[in-house]
Amino acid sequence: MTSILILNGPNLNLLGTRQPDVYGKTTLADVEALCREKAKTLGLDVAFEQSNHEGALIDLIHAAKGKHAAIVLNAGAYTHTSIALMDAIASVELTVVEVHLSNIHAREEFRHRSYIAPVALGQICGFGAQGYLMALDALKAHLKA
Ligand code: CA2
Repeated sequence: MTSILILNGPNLNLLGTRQPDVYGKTTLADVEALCREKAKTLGLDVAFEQSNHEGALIDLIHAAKGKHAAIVLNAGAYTHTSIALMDAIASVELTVVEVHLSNIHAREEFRHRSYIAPVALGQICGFGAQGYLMALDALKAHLKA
């Protein structure tokens, strides 16, 4: 079965516990459960990971090669800073869909820049946890095509 890695970056482990006005009340465990449910309906396998460490995220991206067909990536604040994550994605040549809970383009200017976007198939932002499910739909269609 086609496998998708859903990878979450720094501070996303705190989801649902703080700043509910910005990020909603859904916890990361809830997001995982929603993704697993959605994946089942699409006939996809999912692995779900989170790390607060840039190097650990890079290791997970490297390890995804040959194991997963694509990555759904919410790199958190590393989105706006990490050339290393961008290089890791480019080096594994895996399809990546960039996801953000919030609309990063409607927030502070420093969040408008994404180092992930140039190496991603596309970006989904502003739809909360629903964005992860949209990314799975998009990947299902993309991988079939
Ligand atoms: O909107 C998103 O998904 C972000 O990737 C979330 C990042 C932020 O730095 C990006 O600009 C946009 C922050 C994740 C922090 O998550 C928290 C969740 C609950 C409480 C505090 C932080």
